Amino acid sequence: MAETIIEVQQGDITKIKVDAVVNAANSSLLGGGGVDGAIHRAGGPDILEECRQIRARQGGCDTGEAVITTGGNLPAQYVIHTVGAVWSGGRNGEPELLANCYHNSLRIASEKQLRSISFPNISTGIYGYPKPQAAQVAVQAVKDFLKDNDTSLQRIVFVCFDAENLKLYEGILNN
Ligand code: AR6
Repeated sequence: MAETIIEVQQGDITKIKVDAVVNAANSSLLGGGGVDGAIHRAGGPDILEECRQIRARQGGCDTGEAVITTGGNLPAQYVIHTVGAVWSGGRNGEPELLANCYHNSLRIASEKQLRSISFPNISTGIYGYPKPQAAQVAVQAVKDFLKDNDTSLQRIVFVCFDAENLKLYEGILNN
């Protein structure tokens, strides 16, 4: 299989044209602030409707797990909603749970035979995960997935909203 390219860019994930954008959701799947709010606002009500159907079937989404819906009005065809780890000191399984977010999102995208996906910096906003540690976990989780799995994905984009995250990801990826 062709090599998968890992990219980083600064911007608003709701504007990015990829097969799937990942949403940093919460376990209710009913929306919230931050990137979750931006995705639901830009993508429109079809996304929430599908989230409600998923809730009716499986009762929400656990930390580290992921589910997929339409992208509604977004340039992306799908949204993969994953629930990040709430930071509480770092010794409560946060790194493993955050890595699961990336792993499970990539697994779902691969099962759907998607070619491109973009990730926000999951957990580094309202959930309070320190940005340097979150960036390390994110890049390592993506690399581990690519090492261990065949995937349809050709492009994986880290979309950083702020300059601090951009710098962190560039530093890690260029090493
Ligand atoms: N595009 C890309 N990244 C963004 C955007 C955007 N439009 N808006 C914010 N970010 P957060 P969390 C960045 O708080 O920490 C919600 O209420 C932001 O700068 O969105 O995982 C959910 O419903 C930060 O780097 O998500 C949950 O309750 C990153 O996205 C809770 O927040 C993640 O920040 C999840 O908290």
